[in-house]
Amino acid sequence: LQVENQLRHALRNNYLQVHYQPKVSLRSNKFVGLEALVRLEIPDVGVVSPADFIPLAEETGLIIDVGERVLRQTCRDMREWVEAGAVQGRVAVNLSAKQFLQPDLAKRIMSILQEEKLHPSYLELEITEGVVMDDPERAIEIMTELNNLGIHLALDDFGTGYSSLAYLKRFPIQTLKIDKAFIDDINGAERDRNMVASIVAMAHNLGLDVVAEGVVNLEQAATLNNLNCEFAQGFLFAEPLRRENFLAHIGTTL
Ligand code: G
Ligand code: G
Ligand code: MN
Ligand code: NA
Repeated sequence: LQVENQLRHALRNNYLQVHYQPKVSLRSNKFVGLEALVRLEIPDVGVVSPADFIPLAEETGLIIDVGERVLRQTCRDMREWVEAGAVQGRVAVNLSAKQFLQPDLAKRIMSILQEEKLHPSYLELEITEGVVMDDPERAIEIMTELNNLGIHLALDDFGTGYSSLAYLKRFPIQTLKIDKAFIDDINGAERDRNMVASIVAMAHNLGLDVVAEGVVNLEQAATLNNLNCEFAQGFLFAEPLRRENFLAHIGTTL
């Protein structure tokens, strides 16, 4: 209850901050997109990770409010950057289960895009296997509706949930994000490397882009590039950055 009150207090006082992590092409070494990651910045307390408040926000229903604020701020920042010619590609926003299953999700997202004057083609939504596998048939309907609006979809944390390949081939998604757990020991463990090679090949055969998550060193980046995994995120390139630091970072280090 204490954490719930803290979360309500944080929402009332607008302590939510959206940070952005660049996505890069391992082939060209160029910045190609970004992911929005929310944080709570509470004065005198510090930065609280979403891992510590998203589950509670889900339980209490506060996630709907959190999610709308994150999406609105992200669209606002992205629009400014796109207009300034400062960013390319799409901005990815994570959706949790309750958000994804809101009956009027597509309508709500479209109003935010319209109010913030961002074209849907700049937006990508990340959903995890857990979110879609709960009711895959319904998930396919929702994903199709979002796709028809021009919004791209990515399956996040791929490989860690229980995904069914039979559904994977039916999901109207554009991108697979390979979980960090497969990347960590990609150079030390042949089995991990083979697993990633197979995921990349399968994704490409399904016409999907592949993003490796949690890339922390050049050896991992080189191996992934050799395995034909074109895109990556991770501390090697940048950690999630405050919006004030994001442009400076992509301008100076890529
Ligand atoms: O960036 P970080 O490692 O702190 O994120 C921890 C977890 O919180 C990740 O699983 C990430 O997907 C999730 N997360 C980050 N931002 C958001 C958000 O805006 N909405 C939702 N639903 N989850 C988020
Ligand atoms: O579940 P999702 O993939 O959306 O969450 C991404 C999480 O991973 C975020 O919490 C983000 O801060 C974190 N992250 C991003 N890059 C790295 C990395 O290179 N190493 C580690 N340990 N975490 C990372
Ligand atoms: Mn994600
Ligand atoms: Na992930």
